[in-house]
Amino acid sequence: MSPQTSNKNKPWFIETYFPGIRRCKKDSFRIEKQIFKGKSDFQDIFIFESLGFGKILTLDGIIQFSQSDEFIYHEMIVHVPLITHQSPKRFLLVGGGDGGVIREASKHPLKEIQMVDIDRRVVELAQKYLGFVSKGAFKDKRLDLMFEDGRKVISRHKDYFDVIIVDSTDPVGPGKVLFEGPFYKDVYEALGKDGIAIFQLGPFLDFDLIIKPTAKKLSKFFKYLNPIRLPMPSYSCGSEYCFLMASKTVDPLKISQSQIMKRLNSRLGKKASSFKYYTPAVHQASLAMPKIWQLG
Ligand code: AG3
Repeated sequence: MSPQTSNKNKPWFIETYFPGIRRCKKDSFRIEKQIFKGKSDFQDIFIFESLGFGKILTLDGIIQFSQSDEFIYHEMIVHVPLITHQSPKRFLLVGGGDGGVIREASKHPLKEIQMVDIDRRVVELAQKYLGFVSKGAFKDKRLDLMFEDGRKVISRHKDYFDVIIVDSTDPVGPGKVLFEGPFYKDVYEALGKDGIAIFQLGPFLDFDLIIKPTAKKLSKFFKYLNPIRLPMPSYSCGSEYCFLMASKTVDPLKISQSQIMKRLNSRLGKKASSFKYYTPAVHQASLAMPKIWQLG
């Protein structure tokens, strides 16, 4: 992982442009070793050992995570909504074939963990080459893993899930439909009365282009919408990265740090000591928005 290693002749991985956006900047990583390169029925999959960031997974040329920062992404997308909910029991993950979300969610006393990913190949390859992400979570007895279009699973459920996490790729290619109004309506209807959903979204650099319009679409259904801030050094952010949390009845800003701590202790006990990033203070801080990123 040392960035100091001599690397003069090593090739570069250059992240594909996010179509229409950020044409001004390219992020590149030295490829220390190619681990897997191929195509599934849905997308190009590339796994490599990088210099400085450890192993990296890319789908259709877009970085999904690196070994050095995946824990930030996965802890934040899971624990913020699950701790915000009063008593989450039924849980659904859309996407997230690498297993990082399942790894974190399985630390909670959930009754049902459903997961749907369109691409079986990502799940297989991640378990084979990136075992540090799922850490055996695919063996959890509560897990019901489906390989199909996430929209279908969502539309089969009404008033059912407590928390839904949408761990998609960027709003291009097969994941584009997961950023559209009809999908958001189905997510709202699949959630129970106090349901909470969280969507991976994009860098705050794209606030006007992605974050604000998405919040507008979601605000037709959900009472509370909160962007969540986190750093993702391996993404071509140029600034902090944003998840959007959508809640039916609970105002996430009204939960105190001591309440967060109480929930962590009573629900997760010792399992919370595995966290590397998430704490009650980080939870609260991730909800605090600079003036320019407030949804208004
Ligand atoms: N899914 C979000 C990937 C989007 C990153 N975008 C980018 N690099 N332009 C990550 C999956 C983690 N389980």
